[in-house]
Amino acid sequence: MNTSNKDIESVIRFISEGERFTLLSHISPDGDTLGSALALRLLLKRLGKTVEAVCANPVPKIYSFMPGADEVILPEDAKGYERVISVDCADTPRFGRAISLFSQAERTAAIDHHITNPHYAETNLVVADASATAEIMHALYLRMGVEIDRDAATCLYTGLVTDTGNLSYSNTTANTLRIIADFVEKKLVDVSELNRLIYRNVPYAKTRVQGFVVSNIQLECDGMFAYATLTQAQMKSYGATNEDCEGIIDCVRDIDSVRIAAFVRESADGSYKVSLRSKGVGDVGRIAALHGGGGHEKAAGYTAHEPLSTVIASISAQAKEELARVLEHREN
Ligand SMILES: [Mn+2]
Repeated sequence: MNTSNKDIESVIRFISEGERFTLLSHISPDGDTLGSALALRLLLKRLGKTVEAVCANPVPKIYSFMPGADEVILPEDAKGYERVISVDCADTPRFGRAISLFSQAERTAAIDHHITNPHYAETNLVVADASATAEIMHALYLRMGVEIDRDAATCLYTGLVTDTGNLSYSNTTANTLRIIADFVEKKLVDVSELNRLIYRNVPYAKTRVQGFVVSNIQLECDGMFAYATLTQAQMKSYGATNEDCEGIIDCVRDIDSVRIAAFVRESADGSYKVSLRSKGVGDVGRIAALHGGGGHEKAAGYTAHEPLSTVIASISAQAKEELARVLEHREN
């Protein structure tokens, strides 16, 4: 991981010079934004600082095991301290309604690993080759000489494994594995127990709704493009929550022939959330950008305010175009 001394020193100064901090995680919080914020919360507490961790959405049940997860508060319950640090937030819309805490802060900092991060804070520590923001937090602990205890290691481990697909995606680095090896060696984490909590702890409704969606996957383009859909009515019939729909896109992507995968899910407001993945070829970030969305080559998404049939027609056409573009390029 490439942390420039200058950037990490500026964040250390940001922390040292302040007394009270509000930490912001992104909407639809994942293991990295929460694990990294909770690890930073512990670091700040250890330094005797006052700190609150804020997220515009409640902590998903699956992450409730992390130390301090029950103290993550909603924006309306936040004090809104002078110094705000955003964690794993690629852009300010990712704050959701916690945006006011950021805009009202006296001083702002951002710690993130998304290459698209436009350095929106006054102090920015953006490390694009870090596997997870948790890896940057780990570097911060080392640099500040703060000991990593079991609680901090649990939070950092969760961020690292969830952002790397349980250490299987291409962003997994030797450093990611070294950090975890170190945690295991020092008996700071119980890998099998955390694996059970994160991956083998699925609500019944989630398994059922996923089975329904997966059994209705549609293939196009000789199986290279696949999509699945889920309406609010279908979600309700399974008693499924938004959280229960996490991971469906991975099942679509994992089909052997698939190069571009889409999952279109209706939101409570009637709009559609489109999740995109590519495997081997194709850049889904390009497709999402056409719709004002974000992400990168392998994972991207956007929100559509059109009827479902229109959403599917446009994503299908664009996936085909993208496949044609990359395959033609390959032949030349
Ligand atoms: Mn992340």
